[in-house]
Amino acid sequence: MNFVEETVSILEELYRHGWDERNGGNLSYIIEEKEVKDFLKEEKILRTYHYDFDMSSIVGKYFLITGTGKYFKNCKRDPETNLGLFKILDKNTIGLLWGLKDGGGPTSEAPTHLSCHIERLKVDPLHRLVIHCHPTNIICMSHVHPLDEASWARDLWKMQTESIVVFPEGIGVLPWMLCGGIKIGEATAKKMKEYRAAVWSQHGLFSTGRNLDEVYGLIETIEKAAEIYMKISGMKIYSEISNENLKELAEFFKVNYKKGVID
Ligand code: 2HA
Ligand code: ZN
Repeated sequence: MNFVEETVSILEELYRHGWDERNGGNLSYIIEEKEVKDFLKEEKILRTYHYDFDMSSIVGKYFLITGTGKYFKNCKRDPETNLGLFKILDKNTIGLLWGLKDGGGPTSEAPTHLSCHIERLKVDPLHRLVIHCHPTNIICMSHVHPLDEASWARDLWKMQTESIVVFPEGIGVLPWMLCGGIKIGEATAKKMKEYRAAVWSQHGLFSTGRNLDEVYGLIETIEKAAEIYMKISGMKIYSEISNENLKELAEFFKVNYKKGVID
């Protein structure tokens, strides 16, 4: 499978879960130069887009990005209309090399995606992927749970054994903000210095990582913990994962968990 085929199969999974209704959600994926060379006969810039923030640290990189207004549901059937392959041409410009063949542009969240890539690459040179989606139970939880990050980490870790192993750093949490702009982009990118995933309250999740399986797995695990939280909150609890149990897990799986949450 090439990178487009791999990507559309994950977009389809996200859609099937009900996490990307209508045009909800977007993805951006760093593609290696060799993969681009195998995919394109020649490198020709079809259109350019300008952003008012500094992309100098990613100039020359290639990104597969979902299109604005496009539905994840349709990506497998028609990738060339719904996705675009871009190159970062200079610190404020990206150029389309392939796709979006109906004349469409990149997702409205592209500034947030690219800002997140810039921050994650500083923390992890192997970072490649950002997925934004609308997982139902994360959105539910942002309505009924206090927004402080320590209690999100603690409550999600305590819902199931896997949580602290999969996201030991916890999770970033932003209050409701206007989406599609630079401000939410800056706030999300700031969270990415510390976390691979950040909740957008009453909206969804931004998640990042090294490859499609890792990021999809991170979304699934966080959403599963939120689902359990929503199913049991308000009920009488007879048995739970204690702080000591969480520490045992962290020690056994050798994960460096966020301090100040359970100590
Ligand atoms: O692309 O999900 O946040 C639609 C959205 C915007
Ligand atoms: Zn969204």
